Amino acid sequence: KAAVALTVASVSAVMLAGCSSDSGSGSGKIAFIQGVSGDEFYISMQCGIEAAAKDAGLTVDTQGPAKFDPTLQKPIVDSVVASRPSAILIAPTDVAAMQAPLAAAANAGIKVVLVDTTLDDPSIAASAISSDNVGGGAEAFKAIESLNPNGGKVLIISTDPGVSTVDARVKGFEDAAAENSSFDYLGVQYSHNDPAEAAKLVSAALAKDPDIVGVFATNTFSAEGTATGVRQAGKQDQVKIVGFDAGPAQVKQLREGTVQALIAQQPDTIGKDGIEQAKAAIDGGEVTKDISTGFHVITADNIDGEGAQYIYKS
Ligand code: T6T
Repeated sequence: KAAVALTVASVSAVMLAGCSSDSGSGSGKIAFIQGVSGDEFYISMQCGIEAAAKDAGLTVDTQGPAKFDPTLQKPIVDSVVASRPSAILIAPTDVAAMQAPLAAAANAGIKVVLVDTTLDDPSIAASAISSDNVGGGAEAFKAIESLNPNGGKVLIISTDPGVSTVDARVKGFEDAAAENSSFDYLGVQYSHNDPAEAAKLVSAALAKDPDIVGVFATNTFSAEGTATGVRQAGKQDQVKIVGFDAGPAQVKQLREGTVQALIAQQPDTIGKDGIEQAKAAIDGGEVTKDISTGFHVITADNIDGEGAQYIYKS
């Protein structure tokens, strides 16, 4: 386990190259545990965290599991708890499976701040910060709706059930779709955060329903794979894709015209807010239990203008 944690930590250190600021050097020790390492969303969040920590005189150590998987994230939490940081900022990989490990951290006197994803019972945390994921899912439906004014069959490709963020995006999309009877909602399929699996699911869905007009992909990896699947089926003129997130590969697919819209989050703001809340909790100050951050819709029309600032760092 130690070897795994070391490898992941060094991957994380390399990723710092994309940030404009290095880690702080103060005495307060903070741990940031990503949902998965190498994901541009968490890399951008790490940049926000590093910059805010530096200003606050805090030191940050970042680690992340190699996959978005609670069986890989739990041992990282356990070893971080043993190292006794003042606070842990974490994106839990499952609402249920990460509950007990994080309750143990809180019971050990470590301030827990949830960044991005949450838990079944977030009351163990000092604060929980996330995008308006339900709102973002509804916005994704609106985009598909305006790209397909006559309606038609739509599908969702998500990662795994039990991930609070993507589940909320699915709900936002489903509720909005239920209000427009010209759309035929085919349901949600789970790609386990694997682009190749997402591409396979989309190919199979298009073989079964060749008249699908839109796909909502709930995060970076589902969106990348969805675009590949649609392109391989030669259906990029027919199927409109709206993806959550704005990693560089997603932006490339938007520029190429395979993807029509991206719902960009503000991971750096989530990270900055996370440090502010952790500092307040450590100092015994006032914390805000729930913070909701915004999103921005990026399209080919604004990618070279105001949309550009929302592209994630890599
Ligand atoms: O969409 C983000 C994040 O909000 C979600 O919880 C997991 O996937 C991402 O990290 C993107 O890959």
